Amino acid sequence: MKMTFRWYGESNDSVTLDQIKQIPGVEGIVWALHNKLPGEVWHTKEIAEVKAQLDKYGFNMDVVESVNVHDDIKTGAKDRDMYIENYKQTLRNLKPFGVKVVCYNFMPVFDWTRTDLFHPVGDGSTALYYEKDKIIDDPEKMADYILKECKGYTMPGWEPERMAKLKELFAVYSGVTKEMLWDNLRYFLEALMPVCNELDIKMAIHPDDPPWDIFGLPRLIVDEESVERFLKMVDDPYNCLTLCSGSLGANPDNNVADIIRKHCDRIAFAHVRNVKHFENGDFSEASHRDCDGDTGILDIMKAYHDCGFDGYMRPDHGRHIWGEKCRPGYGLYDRALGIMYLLGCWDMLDKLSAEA
Ligand SMILES: [Mn+2]
Repeated sequence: MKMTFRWYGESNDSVTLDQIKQIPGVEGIVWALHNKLPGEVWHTKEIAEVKAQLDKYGFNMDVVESVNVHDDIKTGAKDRDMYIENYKQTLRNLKPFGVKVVCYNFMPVFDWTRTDLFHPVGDGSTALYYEKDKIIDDPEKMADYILKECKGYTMPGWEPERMAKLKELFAVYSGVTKEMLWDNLRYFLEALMPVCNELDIKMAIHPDDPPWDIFGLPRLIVDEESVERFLKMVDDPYNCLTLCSGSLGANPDNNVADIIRKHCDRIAFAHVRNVKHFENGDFSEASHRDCDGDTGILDIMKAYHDCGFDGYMRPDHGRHIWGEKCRPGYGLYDRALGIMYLLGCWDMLDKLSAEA
């Protein structure tokens, strides 16, 4: 297992590379060109700038999160082939920098959705929270609410410029059924796989978050059955998963450790995050410690270890602790604590298996 840490880039993140360097065990930075719009080609010169920043600290840049997929690809619009060619070109441009895994998602309109970004946990810290009753069926009202509650921060996919075009976006997706979305995903991946094989770059889809349909929009990667369908649909070793325990774990029926044991060979990138469920269907993000949530972090780490997982891992969202001002879910402190917990589990599992 190779431990990584997500970083939003210089002058775009409250966390510095200098700070990340002091967290034990971090080998690589999960990065992206965050100024790029979906569909744009990432140019060599721009990638080289990030490479120079990471080189100073000896971090690899093996994992990109994310190269976002243009809506025309998701909806199967007439320009999709052009955007797929752009995507291929981005992959070709990433190759010389050692990139091995590209994370992406195929969620329509919105990325992950929460109703409260700074919900009190009860110990003075706050965390991302999903309150079912606050999900308003009218997505425009929901967007207004989210933008007001977010204290100037935005969730990915909820950028104000994008929200301004919400009506248009919903119109574009209105005729796209779940089966059409599956077909469009297959079309995209079948086009990319020859290039991925040639370049030795794995495409790693992130599950939908939360893992159920919202605002009448279909969501694809939500449980074990859909993960299996996805992997069989394009049965290629370069068609892989970013297995996010927090996203899948938001549904109490999902057993994340089981999914890992079944599909470990196709997991390129592991997001480890803990979620606490409430009986009414609400959920809160929690510390990475097993007993603070219901995701089964110990079972998950054991499953990866038993399978000999040698892919990339990162702690996922953290809480906001010690008064840190940071991007929601992406502060330094709680994610650093998360890494120490995950590495603590891993080191002990290594020791026990060496002694066995
Ligand atoms: Mn995740």
